[in-house]
Amino acid sequence: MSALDRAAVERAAAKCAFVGKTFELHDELGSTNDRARELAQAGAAEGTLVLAARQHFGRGRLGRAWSSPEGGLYLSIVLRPTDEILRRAPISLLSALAASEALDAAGRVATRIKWPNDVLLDGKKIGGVLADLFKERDAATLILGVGLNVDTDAASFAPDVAQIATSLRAHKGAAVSLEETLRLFLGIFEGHYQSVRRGGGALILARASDRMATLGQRVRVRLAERTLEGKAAGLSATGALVLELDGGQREVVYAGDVEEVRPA
Ligand code: BT5
Repeated sequence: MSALDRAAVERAAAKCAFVGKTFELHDELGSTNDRARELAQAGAAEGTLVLAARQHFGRGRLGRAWSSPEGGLYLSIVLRPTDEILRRAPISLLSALAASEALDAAGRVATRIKWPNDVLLDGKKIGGVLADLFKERDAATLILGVGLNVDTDAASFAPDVAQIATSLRAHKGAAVSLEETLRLFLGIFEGHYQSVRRGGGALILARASDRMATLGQRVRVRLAERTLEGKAAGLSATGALVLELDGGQREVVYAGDVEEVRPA
């Protein structure tokens, strides 16, 4: 299995304007998001990148764990978005889109996005995004964490994850380059982020919507205090999920866990 070295990360970020210009590469870390947060608090520039070959306490959303064996890409990027950017497109959806596009190009596959932050292949999870937002002295810092199962041996996932996860390597039955996948992700992500900055959020949302696995399907959405069921009708102008409930009324969901409801 080919691990990344510093020269590979430099090559992968060479064409980027600000993402990955400064980076840390660790053999192992607790969580790249936690390390990136420390760097951000110490004043790290926007685009600072933290990578680890393995994580011991990789984090998902809502306190869940991210299985992080060797062969995956585990990275975090320090972002300092303006309120304007945060309003225009949810960065987790934009990042899931970039992750989906990068995996497709790296592995010649056709991944789908599961709103708001999952990337799926063959109905299994191949990538996830964790956006930690902090407000400090009126300025926002967003630590964007991305986990992609690239060259991961399926046998090395945590046991509870093995059934629901896949990797490019597992799907193709062949090794896949981490450097190439990283290069694709950083370039595509930076392009989408810049385009939202310039006001092109609608195009990004349209592209995300084209790849959404659940649009038009009946879904159940678990929110913090209640569960909704209805048809996933589309995305709002800011990337929220629009649900059509059984009574015909529409409900806009900003964050939650979506599962497809199959007809009995
Ligand atoms: C996510 O959470 O999908 C966000 C994952 C973000 C991970 C990156 S890695 C770099 C950075 N540093 C961190 O510490 N985290 C970020 P969520 O939607 O809550 O999904 C978590 C669920 O996905 C778990 O409960 C498992 O069911 C499943 N899962 C865990 N590890 C997985 C893996 N490697 N591949 C696929 N599914 C996994």
